[in-house]
Amino acid sequence: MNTLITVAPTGAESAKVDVPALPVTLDELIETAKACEKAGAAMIHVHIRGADTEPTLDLGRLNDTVGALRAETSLVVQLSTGGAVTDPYEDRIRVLDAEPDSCSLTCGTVNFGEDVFMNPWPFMVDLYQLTQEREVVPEFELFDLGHVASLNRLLDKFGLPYGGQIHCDLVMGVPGGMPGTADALVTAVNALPAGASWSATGIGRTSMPVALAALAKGGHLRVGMEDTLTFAKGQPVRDNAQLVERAAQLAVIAGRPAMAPADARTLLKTKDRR
Ligand code: KMH
Ligand code: ZN
Repeated sequence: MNTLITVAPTGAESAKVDVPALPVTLDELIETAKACEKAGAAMIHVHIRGADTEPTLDLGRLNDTVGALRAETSLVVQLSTGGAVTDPYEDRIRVLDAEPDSCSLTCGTVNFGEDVFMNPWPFMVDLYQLTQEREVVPEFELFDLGHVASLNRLLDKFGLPYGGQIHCDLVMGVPGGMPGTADALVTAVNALPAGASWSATGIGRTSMPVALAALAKGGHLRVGMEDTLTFAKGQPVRDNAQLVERAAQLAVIAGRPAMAPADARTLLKTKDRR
């Protein structure tokens, strides 16, 4: 199977003042999305910012963002329900009102640098059941091996996601989560539910080892400035497209070139909302 490349262009952690290339306005996001689609991305994982450039889960802005991405690109639109570590659960749940194709769903609480990214079981369950009701395909974000166990428990108790495809993303190398190593990746992948598709992303300097291990193990890739701000030692990332271009080159070398957005929709079994 060809490689699904997801771009995570913004995140909630970096400040525009520190990282001028970070897309924070809707215009910047759309420009980034178009460039990344051209470079080989098929899905976009979206965090948005307010007029003050700070992270927000404002529903009006989320609606505008989903609409603009659908109008200007063919990318599968995945909204983050993780938001920022300070976002309340009710705001994170309300993200589904913007009717994305997909949304992230993190399968457990994790230390997150100096902070804690809270995802207690009852929140996971509420969010999961809402994805089923609203026909949104969840991407299960797995920061730790325990999250894989929680995913299996979630599926045992509440059944398959909308569409029937279990799709996961291993988020590796977060200070507090599983390390971004080939060994950790293989262990996590071997614990995934049967038939699951998965991508992997390595934070910071773990980005390359994780990408190479993911390709070697038959997985997909997530890249972007949410996760990585340094292209190579001492070299800041130029923009998101630069990271997607490199991922697409690696995918070609691995013999599984980047898949088109239409193929990503088939793989993930998203509902056609366009
Ligand atoms: N910003 C992190 C606290 C997600 O998008 O679902 C959570 C995160 C995961 O980025
Ligand atoms: Zn995110």
